[in-house]
Order: sequence, then structure tokens, then C-alpha cells
Amino acid sequence: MAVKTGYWNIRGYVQPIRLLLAHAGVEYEDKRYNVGPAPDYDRSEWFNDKFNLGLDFPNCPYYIDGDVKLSQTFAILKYLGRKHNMAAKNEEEQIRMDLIEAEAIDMRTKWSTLCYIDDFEKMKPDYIKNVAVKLKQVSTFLGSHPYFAGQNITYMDFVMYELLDQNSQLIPGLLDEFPNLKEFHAGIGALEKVAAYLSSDKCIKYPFNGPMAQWGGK
Ligand SMILES: N[C@@H](CCC(=O)N[C@@H](CS)C(=O)NCC(=O)O)C(=O)O
Repeated sequence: MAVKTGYWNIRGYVQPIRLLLAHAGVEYEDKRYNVGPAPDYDRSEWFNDKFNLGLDFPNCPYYIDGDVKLSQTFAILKYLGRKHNMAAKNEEEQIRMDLIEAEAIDMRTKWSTLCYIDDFEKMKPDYIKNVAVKLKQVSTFLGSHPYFAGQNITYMDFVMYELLDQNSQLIPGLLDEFPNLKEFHAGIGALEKVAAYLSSDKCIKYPFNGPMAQWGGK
């Protein structure tokens, strides 16, 4: 099998890449590195590979397909978007994708800061308030479009699916206020190959985060 991805044995940054590959019907090796137990969280399995993969910027997630060797989640997603016809098709779609990409990165940073912070319980109420405000904007932006770029599915839909999924597991019922986001989330999860992947034992449903996280990692 020529195509290989590598990441920790969690959902983390790589899950949208896994979902896109499932939707595109790509067979690949999904290398998952284990983190050792507390208190040391031994990462040597990854460090044994890290500098021997031919990556310009050794990191995980990574994606290897013959001479194409990439790290950086969005470099991988954009490459796969072009390769599997899930990139922007015109300027209007590109603008929407650039905008929602930047918002998704901001949202993910806030989400993971909360998940890993020692003061998780203290910070959570503010996070809940802020994420609802942001999701209102995201919901208005999606409007009645089926996908975030507009009429065509793109890699950003897998990023947004994962973000909505993470947040609605952290805050049950979160999407009830936003019927179009709920419908979008259900629609991506129901895509034939994605649904088959999600219900298979190949898919990591949990954990979202590493074992040192306060939420979603244990
Ligand atoms: N900007 C990078 C961040 C990647 C990153 O932070 N990877 C973390 C896991 S979430 C890691 O453990 N990298 C391994 C390392 O730095 O050796 C991306 O989007 O892919």
C-alpha cells in the first residue's frame, strides 16, 4: 500500500484527513503512534520515526504517497483536495474556503487550549458562551448552502464536521440551536463511504486528545 498517514493514536488534527480519505475511497496505511502512560508519556515510538521519513518539516500528522511527503494538516488537506476534486472550483468558493479555514483554525486553537488546560472546569463556562456566539456566525455563513464552499464538497467540510462533532460531544445539545449546522453534520456523517468508515473498527471514535488532556483524552 503506497499511501501512508501517521499520527498519534487519537483523533486530533488528523481526523479530517482520515475522513476525506474514506470519502475518496483511498486505501492507505494509518500509522498510529502510542504515547506511553503517565507521568512520563513516553513518545519514543514517534521519535524513532520522526527524522527518518524524508519530511522537510518532521511533524505529525504526516502523509506519504511515493515522492509526495507532507506534514502540516492544511498542506495535506489542500493537496488531497486538489487530488480528489475537493478543492475550490472558482474564486467565490476559494474566498469562502479561506475564510472558514481561518475561522476553523481559531476555533480549534480555543478548543484544544480548553481541553488541555489545568483549569478546565473553571474555563469551560466561558468557552461555552463564546463557542455559541461563533457558531451563530458559522451557521449564518453556511446559510442554506449544502457545503461550506457552496454547492460542492471540499476538504473544509471534513474539518468543519470534526469541529462540530468535537464541540457537540463536549457540550451535548450544542447544535440544537443551529438546525443547518446539525443537518450539515448529519449529512457529512451519512455520506456512504464516510458512514461506513465511521461505523467500522478502523475508525477512532475516542479519544479526541492525548492522555494528558483534561477532556477527551482519558
Ligand atoms: N501546525 C501543525 C501542528 C502539528 C502538531 O502540533 N502536532 C503535534 C500533535 S497535535 C505533535 O505532537 N507533533 C509531533 C512533534 O512535534 O514531534 C499541523 O497543523 O499539522
